[in-house]
Amino acid sequence: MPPERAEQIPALHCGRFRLDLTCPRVMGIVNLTPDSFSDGGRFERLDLAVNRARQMIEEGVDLIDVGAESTRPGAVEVSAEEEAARLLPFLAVMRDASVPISVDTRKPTVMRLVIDAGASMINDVGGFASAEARHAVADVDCALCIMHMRGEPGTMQHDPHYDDVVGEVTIFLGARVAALRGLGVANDRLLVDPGFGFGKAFENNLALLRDLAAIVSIGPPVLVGLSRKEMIGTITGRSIEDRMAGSVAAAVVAVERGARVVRVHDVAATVDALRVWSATRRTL
Ligand code: HH2
Repeated sequence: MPPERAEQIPALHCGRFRLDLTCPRVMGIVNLTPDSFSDGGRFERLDLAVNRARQMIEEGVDLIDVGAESTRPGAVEVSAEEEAARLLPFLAVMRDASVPISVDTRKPTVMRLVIDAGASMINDVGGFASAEARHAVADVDCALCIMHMRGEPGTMQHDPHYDDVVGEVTIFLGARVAALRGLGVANDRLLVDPGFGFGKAFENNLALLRDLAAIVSIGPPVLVGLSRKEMIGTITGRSIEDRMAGSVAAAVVAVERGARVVRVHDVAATVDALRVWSATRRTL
C-alpha cells in the first residue's frame, strides 16, 4: 500500500497493541463498583468482572474498559486507595489478555498505578483536567481518551446550560488535545469523546450526536458512550435493562457519523450490528 494511503488509515497506539481503526471498534464495559453487582465481597466481584471480560472477548470485543468508581449522575467519589484496590487485582489477572485493557479513572495516582500494572489505555471522564493528570500520562505509551464533562458527577445534571453545546465541547476537546500534544503526546495515542450524559440535557446530547462531525473534525478518532444511557431511555421510554436495541441503534448512528470506538454493555449485539454496517461500506 502506498505510504500516503497508509498514513490516512487511523490506528491507535495502545500500549503493546496497535488498534486498527479502519473498522469501528467495540469497547466493552466492565464495572468493579460495588453497586454494579449484587452484594458479595471483593473476590466475588473480581471473579464476576474477570468472567464478564472473558465472555466479552469471546463475543468479539476489541478492548475492555474497566472502572472502579461510578460516574453516574449523583454518584459518590471513592478514594484513590479504594479505587486502586479494586482495579489492581483485575489487572493482575487480565494484563496479558488478547485485547487492550482501558482503565476509566480521573485520579493521577490511580493512572500511574494502573499503567505500571499493564493498562493499555486511560479513559478519563474528566478529560485530563489537571496538570498532574496530564503529566501522569505524558511519557508512557498507553492510549488516552479525553472526555468532555461539565461539572462533577454529583451535580452535573442539575440544569446544565450551554449557548452552543457543539461549539463549546469542540473547543474544550481541542484545547485538551493541544495541552497533551504540547507535552509530547503523539497523535496516535489520542481519542476524544463528547461525553454523552455528562453535564448535558437531553437536547444537548441529541445535538452532539446529530452534529458528531464537528467532534470528528478535531482530529483524533472519536469514542462515544451511549449504551443504556438516560438519553436512550428518554427516546424509547424503556428502563435501563430494556435499552439494548436502542443502544445498538445509537452505536450504529454514531459510527455512521464518524465515531471509531463505541463503549457498550451489550457486546455481542453491537459487534453483530457493526459487522453488518462494515460489510455494507467500501473500505477507507
Ligand atoms: N460513560 C460512563 C463512564 N465512562 N467513558 C467515556 N469515555 N465515555 C462515556 O460516555 C462514559 C465513560 C458512564 O459511566 P457509569 O454511568 O458509571 O456507568 P457505566 O460504566 O456502566 O456506563
